[in-house]
Amino acid sequence: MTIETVRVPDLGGAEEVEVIEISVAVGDRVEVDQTLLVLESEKATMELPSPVAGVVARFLVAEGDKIKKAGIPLLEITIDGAVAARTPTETGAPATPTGAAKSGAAKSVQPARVEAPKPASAAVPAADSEPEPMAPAASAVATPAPAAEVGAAAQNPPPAATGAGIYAGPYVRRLARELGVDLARVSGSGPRQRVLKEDVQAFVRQRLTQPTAAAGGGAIPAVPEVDYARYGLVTTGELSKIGRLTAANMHRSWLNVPHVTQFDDADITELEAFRQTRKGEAETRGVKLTPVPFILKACAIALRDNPVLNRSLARDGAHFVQREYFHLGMAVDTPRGLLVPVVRDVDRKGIWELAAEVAALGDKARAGKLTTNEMQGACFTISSLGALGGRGFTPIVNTPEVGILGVSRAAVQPVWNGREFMPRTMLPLALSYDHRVVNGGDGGRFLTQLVALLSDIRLLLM
Ligand code: CAO
Repeated sequence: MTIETVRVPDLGGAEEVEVIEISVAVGDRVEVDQTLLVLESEKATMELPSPVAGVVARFLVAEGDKIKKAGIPLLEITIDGAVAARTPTETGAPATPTGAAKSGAAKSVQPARVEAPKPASAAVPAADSEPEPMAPAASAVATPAPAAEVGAAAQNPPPAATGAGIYAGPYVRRLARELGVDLARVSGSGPRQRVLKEDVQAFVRQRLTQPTAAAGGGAIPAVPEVDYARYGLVTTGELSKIGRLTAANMHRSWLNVPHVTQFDDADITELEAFRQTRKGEAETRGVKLTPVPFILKACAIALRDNPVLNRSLARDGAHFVQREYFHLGMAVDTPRGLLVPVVRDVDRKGIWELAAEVAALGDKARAGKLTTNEMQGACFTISSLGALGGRGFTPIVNTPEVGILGVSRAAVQPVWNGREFMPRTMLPLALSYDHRVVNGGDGGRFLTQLVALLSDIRLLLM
């Protein structure tokens, strides 16, 4: 009995590849050239064929692992006796490029026999943990992964997620789920009609640019292509992974959600005075006490008292999911793009605890260390541009959430108290909501309560 170790082939110039799908399981009998797993670089998707026939003995990598070096062992196959084998020993089998890979970068992925890397045990040197480029962001806002909406999803699972008989890997299924694509309607261009990432993207492109047969013609007019270079010097660049996902999520929200945005100002003069008195204690605790933890707390209370804002619309459009927890997304602007970590159970936490968590999640987001779990499960999102400036903006709802609060920079303004103008610190707030679920009255009550809570923070205790 011989053990064949299958290794990462030459990366063909790619800096990193990700294991996006493991196509066989331990104990499976595989034939020569049968796809074992699928690797993806920035430019290409590659199916890794089995160099031998045998039985899969064990995996040394898992889906999602990122690999930066050829020669890393991926899995072991037990060759039983006289079965055919392309190579008798350790192999970095040539990867088979698929989809876009056929035309471009994949050409450089070469069949290679590679030197065995040193220890096989520490299977894969993981890349810096790149946060799952998830959902959300809004015009000036963010978005948590829709996958987080377990309740709604459980009630109405998208056919694409579970469609039996559809040949697609978990990465492509996840992409389809995120984009709301029914995989059953996508033609696969990969081997054995496998649906590739490029097929899903092409499907979405086609749906967005072609007229629909719907009465009233809901087609989106295509933006004409412009030759910018005709008018001056230009350069081009590629959106980051997070940037691309944010763009897709924002587009989806913009097209699906009828938005309304309401505005109000909270008088946070007392809050600011209180905050200044706690600066010494904040320093002792090693925590920065900004307005954000107070806003989080106020939102959790307003969500509790206005539960409509804590709902999501079920896929059938006739039911809703009511959340009984209060997890709030918080948009963080990072060099990699917009990320939305989630502060859980805000209703059960005190201001100091929230302040520490806001700072920790903000730091983690900027360092690219957020886990997928830390970006899922939000009920409602807050996008604070208060530290940057600006008098107001209209955030885009991070669907399937139904509300988002945009916070702008507080400023001292003259406010008429019935007898005279008084200098008061006013905080501009903008509440955007999904008008399919939230009516103006619901939005108005929510925002009015929020303003009251921030204007008199004693109410946060009630
Ligand atoms: N008005 C006036 N000042 C404000 C303010 C507001 N609304 N909000 C915060 N500030 C002040 C803070 O008090 C702090 O000043 P002091 O140290 O003197 O108290 C300063 O601005 C910086 O705050 P911060 O940004 O470090 O911390 P924060 O708690 O306000 O925000 C976080 C935390 C994570 C939201 C923030 O670090 C961040 O990343 N903000 C960007 C969010 C973003 O990009 N949103 C939009 C998405 S982009 O499309």
